[in-house]
Amino acid sequence: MDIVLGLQWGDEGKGKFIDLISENYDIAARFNGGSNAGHSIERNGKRITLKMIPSGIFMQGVQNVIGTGTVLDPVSFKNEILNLKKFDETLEPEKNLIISKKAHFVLPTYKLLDVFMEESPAYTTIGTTKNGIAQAYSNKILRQNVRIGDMYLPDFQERVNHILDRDFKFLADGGMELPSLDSIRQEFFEAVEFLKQFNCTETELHLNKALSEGKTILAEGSQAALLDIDHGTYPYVTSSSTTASGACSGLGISPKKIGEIYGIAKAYCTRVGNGIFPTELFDEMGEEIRTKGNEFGSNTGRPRRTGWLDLPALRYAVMINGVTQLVLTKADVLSGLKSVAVCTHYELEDGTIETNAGTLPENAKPIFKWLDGWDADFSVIKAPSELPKELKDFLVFLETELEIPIGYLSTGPGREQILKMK
Ligand code: 2SA
Ligand code: MG
Repeated sequence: MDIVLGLQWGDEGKGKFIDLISENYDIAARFNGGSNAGHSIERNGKRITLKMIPSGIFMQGVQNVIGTGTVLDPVSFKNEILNLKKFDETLEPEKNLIISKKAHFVLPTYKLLDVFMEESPAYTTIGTTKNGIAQAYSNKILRQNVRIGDMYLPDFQERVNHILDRDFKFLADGGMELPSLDSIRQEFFEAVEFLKQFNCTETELHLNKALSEGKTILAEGSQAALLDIDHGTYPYVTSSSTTASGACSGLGISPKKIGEIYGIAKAYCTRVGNGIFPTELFDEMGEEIRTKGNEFGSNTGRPRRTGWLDLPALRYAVMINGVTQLVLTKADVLSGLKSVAVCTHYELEDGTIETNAGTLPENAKPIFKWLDGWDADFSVIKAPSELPKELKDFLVFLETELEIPIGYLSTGPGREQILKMK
């Protein structure tokens, strides 16, 4: 099993890379998160953002799996499948997509609770995607949730209605203006009926049998290392395990089966939502990167916070994931700058130097190294040898600092704009 992971705070360009390599695998599997993912993919010059559906869905020969570690919103899933069929009428996702019976449902009230908690002074505002992700995982951990396989059981409706009624009362007592409970109830159960046309099964057995038959699996991470519930910049994180170990727990596959671990990172940093961001830019450079890089959330459209590449954070992400090769994206966005900064280490208040950091101390002072900028028309670059010298120097610097090879370099948003570097 090979794994593709985000190494920063999401939006690194995972979708494009997975779309590129997934055709080489028998199975593409999502192991964490839910509709808070937004993996943008280009097909025949048109772009689509996949939220819940694995990026291998476009490949007829690839089977797609929504694994046990995910949380699935059936209303969002139904809309996504209908949009997918409109986007490409040849697709028959019910034929090459299976879903874990042990994945958890996102109930409609979880999204309302997400909004409520984000807006209520009683809770820390995280800056979530308002997809009810944390509420689904917290109900899972409380053992109070319903799972995909429960939809076949006679007491499913009763159990769902009990949760909806419970949450509605909590929200009403909290003074939230609520939609009609009957309408969201009806929409939910209609979407569950739609979901039943898919093969919902014990994906753990399916995946391990596939491995025993020599089939290949690409595990598709969503969000990223610094958003990991355990190892990210808590509390400003998502609610799932976004790291390589999360692929094993999320799919039910042993760590012994892991092969390549592709870490995706941008040549700069972005983050959506609140939380520490030591290299954040608040000036016109930050604005220039946001505009040139089209840094707006594919989920929520929110402008993303931008900053220089942060090596202490990236070293940490490479370490906890055991990344075997880096996929660097968006170096083209920095083209034309006279020089480019990289944070090589932090200087802490007591004067110590931090070179590998997951907690990203609040008052860490980023220390930057400035490298010569590059200027190229990336649309005509077809081989690593054609890259400008300054960018080649930049890549060598990163490989030396991170002690891992850069396996691929994305040179633009287009599906073909990616160079195999080794
Ligand atoms: P949530 O909604 O509870 O998961 O939000 C918790 C925090 O996690 C952040 N978050 C994200 N940040 C960037 N990108 C996200 N999704 C990517 C997208 C896709 C991807 O393009 O939409 O990279 O997989 C994402 N999802 C959650 C969120 O801003 C909160 O800070
Ligand atoms: Mg994205």
